[in-house]
Amino acid sequence: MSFKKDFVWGSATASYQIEGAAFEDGKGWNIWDVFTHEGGHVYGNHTGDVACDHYHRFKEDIKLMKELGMKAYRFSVNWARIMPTGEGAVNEKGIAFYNELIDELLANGIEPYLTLYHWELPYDLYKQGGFLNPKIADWFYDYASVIAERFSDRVKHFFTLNEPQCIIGLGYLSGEQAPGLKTGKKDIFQMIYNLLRAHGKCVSALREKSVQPVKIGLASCGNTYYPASDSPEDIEATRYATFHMINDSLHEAVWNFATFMDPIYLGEYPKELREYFGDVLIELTEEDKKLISQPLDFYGQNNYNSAEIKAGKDGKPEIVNRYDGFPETMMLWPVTPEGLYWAPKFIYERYQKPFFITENGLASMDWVHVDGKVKDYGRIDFLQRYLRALKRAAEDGADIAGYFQWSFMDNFEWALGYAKRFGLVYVDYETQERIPKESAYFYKEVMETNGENL
Ligand code: GBH
Repeated sequence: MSFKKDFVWGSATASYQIEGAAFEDGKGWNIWDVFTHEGGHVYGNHTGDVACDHYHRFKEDIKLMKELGMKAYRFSVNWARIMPTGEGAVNEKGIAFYNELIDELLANGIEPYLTLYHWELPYDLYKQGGFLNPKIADWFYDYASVIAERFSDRVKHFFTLNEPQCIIGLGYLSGEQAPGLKTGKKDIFQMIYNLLRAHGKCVSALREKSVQPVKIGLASCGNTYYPASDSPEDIEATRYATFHMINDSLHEAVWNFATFMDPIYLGEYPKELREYFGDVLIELTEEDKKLISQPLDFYGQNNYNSAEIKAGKDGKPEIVNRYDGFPETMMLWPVTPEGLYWAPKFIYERYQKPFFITENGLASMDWVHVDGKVKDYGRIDFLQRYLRALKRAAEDGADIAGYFQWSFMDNFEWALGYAKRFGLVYVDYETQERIPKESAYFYKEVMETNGENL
């Protein structure tokens, strides 16, 4: 056995990171437009004003996707392009852009997977409190209704949120990303509650307003782990760490993914959250639970790296410190393929839903070599190792439904601007020329052989 026959192979992007055309055709401002234009937050004060100019070049980009063998494409919709103030009036030019994008994908045999929220909160909603305002759930419901009404005749797969952990952890706890705040625990727990309800309302809208049955999930991130050895003790400690807070910090509350995924897939907050943060946790009413844990069709996990765990005293999980010189990428993230075996295995065990890797990849040291090629052999090795691990998880019985490589092309890497290159396709930002890297040809072969070449 190997990957299943109808395994979904593709790559992913997000709107702000590639589209550009930040102030064209009636698009409203979002928190990233404001964050980048304020200055002082992003490497080199880079902005997404132009990015990969995908808004104007999407046909060329989709042609390249087809040539490179993509079967599926995960992209996100920029809320303020569709609804400039986030609520009320719909901007038909924004709708037209996504209509053309979707049509072009389908005409090229590429299945669209649409993410509704990949961090582009309309600025007008932010001014009304954004995620701190309980109304976010209704705003998201209305936006999701428009998405369903306009696109569900052709789009059958939807992700509600991209990485709720990052929305809060990077936007409001560390402040590294828009809107760049450092709020206290009371606000953090208000936002966790509001975001869970917003996800639920989004699912309701998609189910109620779609013109055909659609499949829904979300893309989570959060801390994942692998065991230091094959001993039952280390494995058990790793499984425990994956779904339980291993310390009582606010950081751990946000990044342990059971905080969001347990309410969504199991209908309850994990119990440590109440133990450690009972003073600020907003309890879920029966109605909330029903809304938040409406059955989903699949589970999506973004994974770049994991930490190693061994069983300490009484079997308690302990993180193993890495030795100096441990392999790492240009983000200084460790190379830990084992995570792509253990995380899917544990997550599938717990939530029992078809499992997608919705993002995986690396920033590597890519440039155009003298012969015109981008020889990113590190990326080939990385993909080979991570995909072998994922294949092993599939062979061991987890229902692995698909894999989206991050990212189709180099793009605006949030607070790091254009300094880091995650793409299979190299982008020359001066000329907007696209050059498929060597890894793109390797990945093409992976998709063509359904992973037999790994
Ligand atoms: C993804 O997020 C994004 O979805 C994508 O847009 C982005 O371009 C891509 O990754 C590459 O960065 O415990 O405080 O050290 C990345 C998510 C960022 C999640 C780092 C975990 C560590 C948090 N990851 N983070 S911390």
